[in-house]
Amino acid sequence: MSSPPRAYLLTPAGRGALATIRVEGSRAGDVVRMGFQPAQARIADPLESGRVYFGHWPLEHGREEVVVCRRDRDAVEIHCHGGPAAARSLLEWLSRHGCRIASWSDWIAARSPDAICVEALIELARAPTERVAAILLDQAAGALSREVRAALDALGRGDGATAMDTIVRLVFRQHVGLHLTSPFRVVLAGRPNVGKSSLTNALAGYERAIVFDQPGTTRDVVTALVALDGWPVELSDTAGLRAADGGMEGDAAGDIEQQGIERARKQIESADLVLLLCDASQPWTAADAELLREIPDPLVVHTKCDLPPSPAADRPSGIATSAVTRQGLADLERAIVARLVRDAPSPCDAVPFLRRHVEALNLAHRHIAAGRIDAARAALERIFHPDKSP
Ligand SMILES: Nc1nc2c(ncn2[C@@H]2O[C@H](COP(=O)(O)OP(=O)(O)OP(=O)(O)O)[C@@H](O)[C@H]2O)c(=O)[nH]1
Ligand SMILES: [Mg+2]
Repeated sequence: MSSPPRAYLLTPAGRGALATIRVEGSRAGDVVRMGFQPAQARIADPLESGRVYFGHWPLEHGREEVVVCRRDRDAVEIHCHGGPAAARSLLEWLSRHGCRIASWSDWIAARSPDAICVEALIELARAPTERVAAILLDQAAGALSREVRAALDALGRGDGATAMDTIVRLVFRQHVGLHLTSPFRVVLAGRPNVGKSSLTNALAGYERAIVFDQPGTTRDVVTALVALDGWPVELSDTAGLRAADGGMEGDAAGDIEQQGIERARKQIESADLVLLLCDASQPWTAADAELLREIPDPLVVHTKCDLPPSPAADRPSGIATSAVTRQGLADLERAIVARLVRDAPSPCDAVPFLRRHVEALNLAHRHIAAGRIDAARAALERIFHPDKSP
């Protein structure tokens, strides 16, 4: 007996103009014929291959308008209204008529050569920028799989050195790869009132954070997702950093500000890059110098460069910006990208983009270094078959 047809909802959850359901299996056409009523009554076969038919599908809530198209012998696509209710009712109907309902990721998995390609296609659906999508598309087309196989082949020939080279090259690319699936995190830090929120807004292109002329305005961490040269970056605007006794008197507002400062410090610790903002229209202070010492490897940004500068011999070099005139913002964006992305992949380069890829590569590296070639091969094989127990 043939297996039951499978029905996949291929379009994402939420509202859209259309939803697409794909029915697959040797009995796909039979099931669709049971429900679909073509608008033109005299059609001999409403599922002639490659043609598109408009009609109705009687469902519990009423007749749903649909477009049906046979894609090949064992696959039919049904397009209905894009709201979740229409697709759900149609899937329920298909389930009642013998179809097995599966997800779009199952559909991808059924036609991809290995787990890496499946994962790349799933992440591709969430890609926030074209640049990210292009790199993921390369991985979906097999770039990472090819390199991992090359390392496996080298191990098969007893050539540990070549395998090691390949693995090291791949692991290095994690710095970019892991940020294809979660953004780089850039924190804007500095003393109160230096213009952190204003610069956040200027980089984001909209009024994300409150700007005010009194120090101590920002308390919580305010984030904004931006794309810099196609790289996804989460900006975190933070509370101005000052000593515990430097803020408002020991009242509730002062306590809240202190909590904000603690949050700012946590953000700084875990950031991919910290921008240390200093007000170029004000003297360079001991507090600025203290922050420069304290924050590891910050990118120094001088703010408010549209105002008359306050000369200071000991002011460190940095990027001059103005949130008002937008002077220096393009330079700042370039400098941020240069610090975050040290080696952008070329087209078709292999890039590990999930933590599990990197962990498996690191494990294989350790095994090769210790002469455990079989264990190294098993670690690499598991990249293709993550469900297999070690
Ligand atoms: N002229 C000029 N004024 C600016 C610029 N950036 C910020 N300001 C002003 O500086 C003041 C403080 O700006 P904010 O962006 O709120 O500063 P902040 O660092 O976020 O302040 P806190 O949240 O209190 O730490 C506001 O009055 C802004 O209008 C700039 O580039 N040029
Ligand atoms: Mg602020």
